[in-house]
Amino acid sequence: MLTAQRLHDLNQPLLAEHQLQFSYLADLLSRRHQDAQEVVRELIKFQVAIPSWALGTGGTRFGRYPLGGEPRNLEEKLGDVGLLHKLNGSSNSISLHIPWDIPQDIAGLEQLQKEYGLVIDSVNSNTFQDQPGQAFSYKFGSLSHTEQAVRQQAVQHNIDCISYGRQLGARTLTVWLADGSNFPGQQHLRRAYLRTQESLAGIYEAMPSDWQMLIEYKPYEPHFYSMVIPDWGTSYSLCQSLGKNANVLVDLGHHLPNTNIEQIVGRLQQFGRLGGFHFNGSMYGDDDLTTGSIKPFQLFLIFNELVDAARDAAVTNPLVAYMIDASHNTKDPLEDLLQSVENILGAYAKALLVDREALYEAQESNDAARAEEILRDAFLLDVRPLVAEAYRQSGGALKPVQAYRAAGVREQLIQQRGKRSVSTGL
Ligand code: PSV
Ligand code: MN
Ligand code: MN
Repeated sequence: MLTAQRLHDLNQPLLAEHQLQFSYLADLLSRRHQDAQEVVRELIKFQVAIPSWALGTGGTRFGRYPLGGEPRNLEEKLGDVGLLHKLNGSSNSISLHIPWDIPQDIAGLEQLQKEYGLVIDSVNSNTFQDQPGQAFSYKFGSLSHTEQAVRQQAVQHNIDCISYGRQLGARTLTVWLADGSNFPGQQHLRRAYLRTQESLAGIYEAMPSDWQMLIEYKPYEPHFYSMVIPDWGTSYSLCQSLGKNANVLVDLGHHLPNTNIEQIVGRLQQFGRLGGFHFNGSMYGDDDLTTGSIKPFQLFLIFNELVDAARDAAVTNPLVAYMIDASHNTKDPLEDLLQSVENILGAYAKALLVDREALYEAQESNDAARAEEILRDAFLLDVRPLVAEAYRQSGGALKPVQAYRAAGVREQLIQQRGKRSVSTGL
C-alpha cells in the first residue's frame, strides 16, 4: 500500500516549500558554523523501537473503543512496524512482550523481518498478569514472592523469554516488576528486595553473554504503598549486584511529578549503567501520552544529557536502547507512534545543535543566565525541516501522518483485518 513511488508522489506537492525551509535553516546554521546535513545524517542513524503492545487501541479499566484493522498476530504487528518504518525510516525494530507475542513460525517471521528491514529489539517478560494454565498466581508478587515456587515460576518465564528472543535474534531482556504492596506492614521491605535480587541473579546467569538485561523502575501502580523496584537507585543497585550486562531502563512515565529526569539520565551515564528508554509522556501518572506532548523542554534536556555524554570520552556508557512504551485510547495508534518518533527526533536534533563549548564556558564561569540562553537558543529553533529532510533522504514521507492519511492506510488495514480485530497488549 505504501510503495516507494506512492511516497514519492505524496511528497511532490510539499517539496518546494520543504526545500525553501530547509535551505533557510541550513544557511542560518552555517552562519553559526553548524552543518545541517551533519544533523540530518545523525537523525537518519537514530532508530526508535516500537512496542508490539502499542499497535492496537488500549483502553482503561472502564472501556475500550477499538478502531479496527488492529494487528491480530505477530506477523501483522511486524507489518504495522514495517509501515511506520517506510513512512519515517526511523523505526527499524520492534519490542516483543511474552506471552502476547510468542513466535510460532520462526522462518516466516525472519522472512518478514528481512522484507520490512526490521530487527527484534527486545523481549519483555510479563509477570504482572496470571496466564491460563499457570500453576501459581502473581497476586502477591513474582520475583519477590514469599514462596520459592512462585519465584521459580517467574524466573522460568523470564528464561523462556530469553529463548524466544534468541530464536528471533533479540539480545535484550527487559524486566518490569509489578511487585509491591498496598498496605503498611504487608511486605517485609528488605526481604522483598533480597528475594528479587536472588531471582534476578538466576535469570542473569541463564542469559547469554552477549545479551543485556534492562531493569525498569516505577514508583507506584499497580501498588500504591510500595513497589519493590520504585526508583532508579534500586534498579541501579540490582544492576551493580548482577554484573556488567544489567542496566537501568528509564521509562519517562515512571516518575513522580517534577522529578528531574535529565539528572537521572546524566547520573546513570556517569555510572555506565543507562541501558535504555521507554519514551512516552505523562500528565498525572503513567498515562503513556504522546512523547514530548506535555514537556517538550524536558525531552530536549534529556537529549542534551545524552549528546553531552556521547561527546565525552570519559563516559563509557553502553549503547542505549531507545523504545517507545505507550498506550492509545483516543488516537489511531500508528498516527500517535509517528508523532512520538517525530518529537523524539526533534528533541535530538535540538540537542545536537546546542553550542556546547559556549555552554561549558558559561557553566565554568557560573553565568546562569547565559547558560540558559544557550539552551533556549537551541530549543526554540524550529528543526522540523531537518527531521523532514531525514525522512526524505531515507525514502520516507516529508509529513508521515499526512501521508498515512492520504494513502488511506487505516482504511486498508480495516479491509484486510476487519473492523473488530483485536490486538494483544494493554
Ligand atoms: C509498566 O507500566 C510498563 O511501563 C512496562 O514497561 C511494561 O512492560 C509495559 O508498561 C507494558 O505493559
Ligand atoms: Mn515501560
Ligand atoms: Mn509504564
